[in-house]
Amino acid sequence: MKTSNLLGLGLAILGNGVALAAGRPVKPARAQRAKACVITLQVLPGSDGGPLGPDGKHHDAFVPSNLEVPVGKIVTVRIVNHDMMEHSIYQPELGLDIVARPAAMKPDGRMIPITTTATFSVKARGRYRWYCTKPCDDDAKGWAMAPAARGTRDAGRPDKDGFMAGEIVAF
Ligand SMILES: [Cu+2]
Repeated sequence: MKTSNLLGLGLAILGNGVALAAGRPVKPARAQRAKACVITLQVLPGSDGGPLGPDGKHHDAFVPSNLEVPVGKIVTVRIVNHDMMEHSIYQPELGLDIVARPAAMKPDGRMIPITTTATFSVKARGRYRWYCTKPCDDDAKGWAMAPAARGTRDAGRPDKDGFMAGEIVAF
């Protein structure tokens, strides 16, 4: 399990602190209490359930690949990896480099998905693009990992949203 950096904890854990004014208890004005925010993603290998690409082949993919997270909340992301290889969610602006451990194989040859859990929080609204840094999608010659062309938004980085790239949308 890898836990990414906790970022910008704009989260005041106020507990039961109650200020006293003129002898009467005064509640904190904005006691923001974190509500559990859990997002579950599956990693599917192209050879077994991965989505179909525009090239007519199945590819390794995070499903879904877009995450919506509330600003300032602690988000727990659970990545259930059904692939025998590791994959990652890399987003340097948010300090994220979550490596999803590979699935395991039972002695009888059956695959056991392995779940990696990480927590993070996002300080500012916005759309943060992520991609996988682990060479993958081998069955399709690495299509999902191919770097985007120069002069494009994601130049030099994988940009196959819905496969090995996507967006973290903080609202
Ligand atoms: Cu990958």
